[in-house]
Amino acid sequence: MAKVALITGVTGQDGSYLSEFLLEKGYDVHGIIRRSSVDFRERIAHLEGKPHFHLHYADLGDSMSIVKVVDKVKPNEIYNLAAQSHVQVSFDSPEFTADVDATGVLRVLEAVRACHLEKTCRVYQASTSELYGKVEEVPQNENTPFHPYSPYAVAKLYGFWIVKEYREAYNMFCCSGILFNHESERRGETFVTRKITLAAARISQGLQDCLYLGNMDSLRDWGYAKDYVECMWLILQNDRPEDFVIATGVQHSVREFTQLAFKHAGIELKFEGKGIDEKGIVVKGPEKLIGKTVVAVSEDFYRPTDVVNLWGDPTKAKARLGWNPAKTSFEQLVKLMVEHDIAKVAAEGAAAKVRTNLAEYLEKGIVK
Ligand code: NAP
Ligand code: F7E
Repeated sequence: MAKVALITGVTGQDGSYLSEFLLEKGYDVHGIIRRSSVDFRERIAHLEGKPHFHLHYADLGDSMSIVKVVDKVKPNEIYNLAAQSHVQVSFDSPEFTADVDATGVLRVLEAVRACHLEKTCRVYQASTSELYGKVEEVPQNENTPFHPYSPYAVAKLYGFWIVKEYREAYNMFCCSGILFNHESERRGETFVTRKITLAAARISQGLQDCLYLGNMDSLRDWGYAKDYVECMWLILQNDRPEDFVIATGVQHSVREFTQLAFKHAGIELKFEGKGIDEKGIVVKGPEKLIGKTVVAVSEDFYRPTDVVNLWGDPTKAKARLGWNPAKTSFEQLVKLMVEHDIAKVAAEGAAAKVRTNLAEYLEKGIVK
């Protein structure tokens, strides 16, 4: 019989890739969705209607709704990916973030117990490198002390510890993947990588003048989301429940990401100035952009406390799960995101043109 997986956060970046991965493996995949006034689930639209893909309404803030879905689906594996996942937003909505990212994890674990599935259902918790926060050592591995440095990270720390607690108290197979940043062409548009690749595409096509960023010195270990969902699955196939760091082991700055993204969009940048006065100026590329400032710093994107030195050590995942952290390199990741966004922006540009033409036709009475 096919294994049954339940994914919370199925509409998100990771949820969509994990759904594809599990369907390919022959799973029956169930996902939790929230009601929205706009019923357009872009990342999973291509999966809806497939025979082994099912969606249920529930919310991580509503225990009863989770119990009902878990009881109905009786999953063999739960992947708890749902979260308010934006660090900057967690400063604006700290209470909501705590409810979903901390208490929400407890609700999922309690739902498994309430449905008496402790012995048959394994639980994966989407934990994060943000737990290392104001880092106490580099690179970070499973033994590095945590020092959360945002409301998001503090909430996720509760999630990490409650999973560990339920593993020991109730002998449940529940584990955390401590994932470092992972990006893709499906990444939310306000995370720094996607903001940069979309801006590079728009600026190269004359649709945006300047990209405003916050801390460009910040360092991250960026991987490809499609490679990382395999690891979530591997963690639940392990012979015992354990936590794993998932990372590439390679670190780059926001500035380096920006420089490379613009290069793939045909624009060479030189950076001048420091801190708030730093600017990215075009030295090679389209004639009309030469000498122009296309990247600048805005205080609006500075955080009250920022995590600036994340660098993961994936040795344990490599050795114990046989996972390959070098499948997609940093260079390949930036290239695939920029290429995707150049095509997206061009298509949107064409659509915008059609709309402009249509408006003109309507005005002239050509289209009735
Ligand atoms: P994402 O694209 O922001 O997706 C988040 C998902 O959570 C969406 O499906 C969202 O649904 C859902 N969600 C939010 N609040 C919910 C609620 N109250 N009830 C039910 N669902 C809710 O995030 P992601 O990048 O795929 O990340 C997946 C998980 O990994 C998150 O837990 C994140 O914190 C964690 N993580 C991510 C990274 C990374 O670099 N991507 C690294 C480490 C850990 P809507 O579509 O309805 O908003
Ligand atoms: O910021 C700096 C910013 O928002 C990365 C989430 O998936 O990964 C993600 O959290 C860095 C930070 O991701 C801008 O200050 C500069 O230092 O892309 P980000 P994040 O905060 O690392 C972790 C692992 C998660 O768990 C989270 O769910 O880039 N930065 N300028 C900027 N960041 C943003 N968003 N926008 C800027 O303009």
